Amino acid sequence: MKQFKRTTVTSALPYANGPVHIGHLAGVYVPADIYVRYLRLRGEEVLFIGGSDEHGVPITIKAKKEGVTPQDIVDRYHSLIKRSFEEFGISFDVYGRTTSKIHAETASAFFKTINDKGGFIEQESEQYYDEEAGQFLADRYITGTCPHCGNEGAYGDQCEKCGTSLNPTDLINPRSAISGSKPVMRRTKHWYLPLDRHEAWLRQWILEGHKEWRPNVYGQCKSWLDMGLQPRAVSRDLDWGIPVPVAGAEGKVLYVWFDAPIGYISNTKELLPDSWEKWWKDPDTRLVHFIGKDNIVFHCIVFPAMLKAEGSYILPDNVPANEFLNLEGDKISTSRNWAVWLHEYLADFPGKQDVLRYVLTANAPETKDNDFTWRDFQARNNNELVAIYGNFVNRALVLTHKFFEGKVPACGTLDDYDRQTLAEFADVKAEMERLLDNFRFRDAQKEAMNLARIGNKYLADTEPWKLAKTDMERVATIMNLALQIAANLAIAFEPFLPFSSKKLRDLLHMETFRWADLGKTDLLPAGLQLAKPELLFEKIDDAPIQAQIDRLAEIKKANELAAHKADPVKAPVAFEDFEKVDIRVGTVLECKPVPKSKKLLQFRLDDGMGGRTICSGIAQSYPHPEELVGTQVCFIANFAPRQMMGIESQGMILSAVNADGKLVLVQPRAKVAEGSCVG
Ligand code: B3M
Ligand code: ZN
Repeated sequence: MKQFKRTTVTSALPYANGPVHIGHLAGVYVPADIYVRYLRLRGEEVLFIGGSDEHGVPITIKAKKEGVTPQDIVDRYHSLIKRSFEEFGISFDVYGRTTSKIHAETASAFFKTINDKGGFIEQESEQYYDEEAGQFLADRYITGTCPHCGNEGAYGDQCEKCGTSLNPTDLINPRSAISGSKPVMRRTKHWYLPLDRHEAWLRQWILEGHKEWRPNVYGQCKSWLDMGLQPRAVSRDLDWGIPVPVAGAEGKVLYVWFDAPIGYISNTKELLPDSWEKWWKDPDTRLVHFIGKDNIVFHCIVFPAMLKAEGSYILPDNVPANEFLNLEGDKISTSRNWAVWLHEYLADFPGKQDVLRYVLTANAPETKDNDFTWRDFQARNNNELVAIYGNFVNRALVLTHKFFEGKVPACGTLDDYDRQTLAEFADVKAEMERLLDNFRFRDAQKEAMNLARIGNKYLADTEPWKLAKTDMERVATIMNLALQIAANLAIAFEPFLPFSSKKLRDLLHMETFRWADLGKTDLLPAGLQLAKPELLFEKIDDAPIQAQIDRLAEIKKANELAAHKADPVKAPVAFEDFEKVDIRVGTVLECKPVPKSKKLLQFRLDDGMGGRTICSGIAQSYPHPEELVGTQVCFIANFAPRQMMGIESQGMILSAVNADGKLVLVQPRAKVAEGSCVG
C-alpha cells in the first residue's frame, strides 16, 4: 500500500434547501468526522472540507414557492445546516458555500481550462421551453401524467408515485410548472463532458486499481462502466448558478453537479489561500470522499473525469459511500416530513449529541440500508452508554474518591486476574486501527465499547468495595488499573463521542491525549488528583421516547390521508346522520399561532351567534395566519368544546388535504352572512 503524507477528507455538500436530518449525519458526516478525528489523534496531517451546495433547480423551485429569492433560501439553510453540524461536533476545518466569490472564480477557471484543452463537446438539442415565461424548463419544472401509473403530478425526471425515473418527453400532457402552459420544443446549445472518451482509463483505474473499494461502491461503478458511458451536459438554461464562462453562452449556467464538487477545492482555497494546492495536487496527498450512495456516480466517475480533463489534480483514493438509513421502517423523506431533524432533536434532547452519534454509528448503513428506531435509541443509551461505559467510569471515579480522596493510587503487584484483564485489552488498539483504516466505523465503535465492558467486568469481579475492609494495597492496584482503563476509554471513544470524551478527559485531568497512548497502563500518574465524579450519560425515560413515536405516528397519518390511502370511500351514512353535523360559515376576526405549538392556529370567528374560538392544526400550511383575517371559513358548530394547549376550542374548521400534505381551507366562493348553514 502506498504511503501518503497527508489526507484531504471531503464530505458531500448538502443542498441548502432544507435542514439536515439523521440520515445525513449517519450516512456522511458522522463517519467522516470519526475518520478525521482518528487521523488527528494519530497526529497525521489531515484537512476536513465541508460546505453547502447552493445551486440547482430544487432551490429555485423552493424560492418560487415561497415567493423569495434563491439567495434568501440558501442564506437561511446554509446557516441552519452549519449550526447543526457545529452542534454535533462535526469538526470541519472549513465549511464554505458555493455562492461564494472564490467558488465562482474557481469553478469558472476549472471550466475554462477544460474548454481550452478541447475537453468538452458543444451540442444542440431540442428541449422544452415555456413561451409564456420565456425560459427553458429544467426537468423538475415540467409536470404531466406518468406513462406508467397514470399519476397526473409526475415530474420530468421522476414520478414520485411509482418511483420510475423519466425523461420529460415521456410525460403525457406535459405542462410547465411555472406558468401552467403547454411547453414547446426549442433548440438550445449545451456543453457536454464526453465521458465516453474517459471510459478506458476509468475502467482501468477503478476496476483494476481500486478493488479495495466497498463492494457497493465498486459494484455501482462497474455496472455504470459496463453499460457504457455517454457524454453528459454540464450546462443548463437557468438563471441560478455560475454563468458558463465563454462567449455565446448567455443565459446558461454550469450544471450544479459540475460546480458542486469543485466546491471542495474552492472551500480549501478559502481556508488556505496560499497552501491549498498541496491538498489537491500533490501525489503524496490522499483524497477521500465521504458520500451517500446516491452520489457514487458523480464522485467515482464524473468528478474524476473532470479532474483528469483539467489535468493538474489528484484523484480520490477511496470513496466510502454509505447506503441509506431508514426511520422506523420507512425511507426518510423531506417532502413527507419523515425524518428526525437535527435542530429538532437537540431541542428535544439537549446536550445529547453523543447519544445520537453513538446510535447512528452503531446502526451505520455501511453495507446495507439500516433502520433507526426510537426504541433502539433508548435501549442503546440505557443499556450501553449508561449501563456499561458511564457506569464503569462513574464507579472508578466514585471509588477513588471514597478510598483515596480522589487521587490516583499507586499500582502494586498485579495478580493473574489483572494480567488476564490487561491481555484482553492489549489488542484493542491494533484491532481498532484495522477497522478504522478500512472505514468500518461500526465495528470500531463496538471495540471501544468492548473496552468499557472489560473495565466494567473487572470492577464487578474484583469487588474493591469489599476488599477495602481488609486489603487496601490490593484496592489501590485495582483502582489504578480501572482508572487507566478509563483513560484509555477517553482516547478510544474520542473519534465517536467527542463531547463525553472531553468530559472524561477533564474529569481525569489527562494531560496527554494521543492515539499512540491507547493500550498503555501508565496514562495517569499515581498521586494525580481527579475531579469530582460527574455522570457521562443519563438514562432516558419512556415519556420522551413515546413523544417521538407519537409525533411520527401523527405524521404518518397525515401522509396517508394526503396519499388518499383512506380510499375507497367510507361506508354509506344515512342522510339524517349527515344532518346531525351542523356546518356553518364564519368570518375570521383574528388568527394567530398558538404559543409552543408548531401545528395549531387559534381562530376567533364571527359566527353570527356572538363569536367563538376554534383551534385548527393548519399552522404549517398557513405561515402567515394574519392574512386570513377577513376571509370566511366553514366550521363544525356542534362539536363538544375541547381543550387544546390550554385553549378551549369550540368546533372544528374544515380544510382539504392536498396530495403534498398541505392543508387548504374550505372557503365559500362568495361572501355569505355569518352563521349561514352549509349542507
Ligand atoms: N448536494 C447532493 C446531495 O446532497 C449534492 C451533493 C454534492 S457533493 C459535491 O445528496
Ligand atoms: Zn408513475
